[in-house]
Formats: sequence, structure tokens, C-alpha cells
Amino acid sequence: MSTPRKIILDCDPGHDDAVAILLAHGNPQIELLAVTTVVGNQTLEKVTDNALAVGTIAGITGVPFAAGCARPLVRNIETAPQVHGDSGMDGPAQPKPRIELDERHAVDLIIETIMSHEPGEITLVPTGALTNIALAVRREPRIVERVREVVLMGGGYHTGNWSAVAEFNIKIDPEAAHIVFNENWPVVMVGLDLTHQALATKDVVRRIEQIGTGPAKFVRELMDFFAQAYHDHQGFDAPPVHDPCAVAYVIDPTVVRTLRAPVSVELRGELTLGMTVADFRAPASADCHTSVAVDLDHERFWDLVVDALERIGEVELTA
Ligand code: PIR
Ligand code: CA
Repeated sequence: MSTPRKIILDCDPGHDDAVAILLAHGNPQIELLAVTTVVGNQTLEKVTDNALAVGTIAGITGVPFAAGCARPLVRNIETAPQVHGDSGMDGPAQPKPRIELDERHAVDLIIETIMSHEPGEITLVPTGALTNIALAVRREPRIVERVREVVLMGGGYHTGNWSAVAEFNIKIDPEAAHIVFNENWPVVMVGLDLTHQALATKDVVRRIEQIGTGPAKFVRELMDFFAQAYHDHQGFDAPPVHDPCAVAYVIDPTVVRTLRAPVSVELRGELTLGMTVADFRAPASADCHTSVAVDLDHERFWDLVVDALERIGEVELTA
């Protein structure tokens, strides 16, 4: 086994962000250095509470959790209660958090963590809007050459979910996305083209249920709510569990097939604001630093999630 990949997970939990946290914590190929939060699926306060709750359920200790930006760089706040409920993570009961929030701002924590590690050591995994990452790179541009790669859930080259052509994480802060895609670090866009293949089918939910632990029950209840919301609002038979796909790519890039292509974020379109435009017309040039996720190995992806939950096992919640 190779040495674990060190990641910072920047998220907005979020049902699927919660699964991403659990996968990152439970998989031995990942070393979770920090969990940071950003406004998105719900307000910053709510998604931060949710992150602490997930960390508690997963039994995470010794990892800083820090809150970041409470609004996008330019646009007004837009949340997604239709899909994630009033709390941002409706469904399961939430435990009293046993993790204390770090006092640092997420942007400072991200910069400090990257700058105190060797170049090439840290992978950024954003699964929400890119506000914190954009601010971090403006505040400390030297993080660009130190970060190994940015593996983000967001965008899509053929499909949208927050408009016909734009995905939520990009659409709610397109200027931040523009900054992140245009810095010269490797960016892997794990977008809707890929994550709509990560469906929590009945079989998948049954496998998770059979694990029989508290954390598995929590995921099962998350999936029940998410399934209903995705059915009612988007007509899906099973919900796509977006965010853990980015973590899965870091764990094992052979689970996700990618293509190199330049990606630009639409900032002015009347119908296309927040669209991630990938250019496949010619083979990508040697200096192309972006790639897009295309195909998911559904079976091996869910194997990773189930394996992580099995490794997490039972977590004692009463002190
Ligand atoms: C999911 C999200 C937002 C809106 C919908 N309709 C579905 C959240 C997920 O947490 C994921 O990170 C991303 N944004 C998918 O668009
Ligand atoms: Ca998310």
C-alpha cells in the first residue's frame, strides 16, 4: 500500500458531503488534515454544525474543523433547501457535537496547512462552492505550486442541476470557480457527468444497511431523505451521491476515468451563468492543467464507501 494522500476537505454538508467526510475518514489511503466549511447547501452556520455532527458520528478526533466564508465573493447567498432540507442535512437525528470548532478562519487554516507541508503533499478536495479556495489562493498565491492537485466536485460539461447548463457549486459562486480553474495547478473537475452515475440504488442502500453500525444507519437515513428529495424535485429513481466521488478519485484514480480538456467558467451568460465549458475539439495541449471526470466504476465506488463504513465500525456517542 502506498503512503496515504493528505487532503483538506472543504465542504457544505449536505447529505453527500457527509458521505464524503465518512469515506475520507474511513479509507486508509486518505489522511484527513482538515475539514473546512463554506456557505452553500445551507447557511455557513448550519453547514458548519452539520460538519461537526458528521465528525462526531464518524468518531473523528484530532482533525481541525474550521468555518469559512458566509457568502459568495460577488453574488447573493443561494442555498438548496429543496434538496437538503431546512437544516441542510435533514433526515437523521443529529448528535450533540463532541468536536469543538477551530478558532481559525477556514481560509487561514487552508493556507497554514498547505504552507507547513512539503510541496506536492496536499490535495485539496472542495465539495461545495469554491469561495474559500479562491480567497486562499488570492491571499497566498504560493499555495498554487505547493498543492498536489485540486479534485473538486462541481460543474459538468453536458449537464446542469441549478440551471439547464450550470451545476450548483459553480453557479452559486462562479467568480470563485473562475479563479480556481484559472490558477496553474492541476484541477480535476468531478462534475455531474460523473456524479450522476454514483446513484444510491436500492441495492446500494441495502448493502449499507447490512453493515448494521451507527454510522451506517446514519448514512442510510441520509440516503432516504436524499432519495425522496431527488425523486420529488428532479425525477430521479435513485439519488446521485456527488461528493464522495471526488474523494474516491483521490483514493484510486482508476475508479474514475478522466479526460484532459481546458475548462472555462461562464460569468456573463444570460442563460449560461456558471456553466463549465470544456473544450474537447482537439487533443489537450501539453500545458493544459485541467481534466474532467467522465466514467465511474459504480461497483468499485460503492465498495469503497461500504469498506470505509465497515472500517469506521461502531462509534460510541455517549461520553
Ligand atoms: C446537490 C447539491 C446542490 C443542489 C442539488 N440539487 C443537489 C450539492 C451537493 O452537496 C454537491 O456538492 C453539489 N451541490 C451538486 O450539485
Ligand atoms: Ca456539497
